[in-house]
Amino acid sequence: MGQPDSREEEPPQLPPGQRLQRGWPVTHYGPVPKFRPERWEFRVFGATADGDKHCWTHEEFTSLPYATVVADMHCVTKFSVLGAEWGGVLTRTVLDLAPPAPDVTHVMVWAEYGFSSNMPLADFADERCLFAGHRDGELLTAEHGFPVRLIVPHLYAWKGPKWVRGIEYMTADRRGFWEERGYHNLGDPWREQRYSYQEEPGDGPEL
Ligand SMILES: Nc1nc2c(c(=O)[nH]1)N[C@H]1C(S)=C(S)[C@@H](COP(=O)(O)O)O[C@H]1N2
Ligand SMILES: [Mo]
Repeated sequence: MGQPDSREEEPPQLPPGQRLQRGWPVTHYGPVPKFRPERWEFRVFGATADGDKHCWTHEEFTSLPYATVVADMHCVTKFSVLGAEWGGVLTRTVLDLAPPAPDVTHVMVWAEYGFSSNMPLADFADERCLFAGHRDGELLTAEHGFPVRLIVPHLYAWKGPKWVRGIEYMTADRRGFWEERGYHNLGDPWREQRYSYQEEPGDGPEL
């Protein structure tokens, strides 16, 4: 007789309206970019504290301090993948090494092909937020975001771009790719902030 699966007995806590997804589906808009290490750089730009851009090559970025975070992934299309261990560079590390100017309120995370996602600086700076290159000890595959994807455990998964190429510090909010196309500006799964029509005054810039 096999051991009973404890996950079956005690269903893990899911945000409202989400269902548990086994395995790990691939979900994104557009093609999977080809990684070219010699052309890749991670850029920090916009309202930096010193007014300069900061750039890391792939080699430099992957030699930044490595951390792991266990986090769930909640897709706005209602499936959740639970309990992965993500490994990479904490957003806190990036904020320390290339700090924002004092009046920065929001961050735009930029990925290949112009994909982007915006969030308040406080969400980006969350201690569990990281630029992951690994999942469960293994390098990410191309379709899951190699070499770098952002993980924001407390927001819907579209707030975490795959194939990240940099961040922009902003002194006012601006909508990213999905936030301009019908998804909620804030995207908190526990408050079920799925669509922009649910936004309340102050939740985001006018559409
Ligand atoms: N660059 C990019 N990143 C993206 C997306 C995208 O369309 N483009 N989709 C997001 C959405 S909606 C989800 S649910 C997750 C899916 O990640 P996965 O394919 O590794 O499961 O990636 C997010 N990151
Ligand atoms: Mo998603």
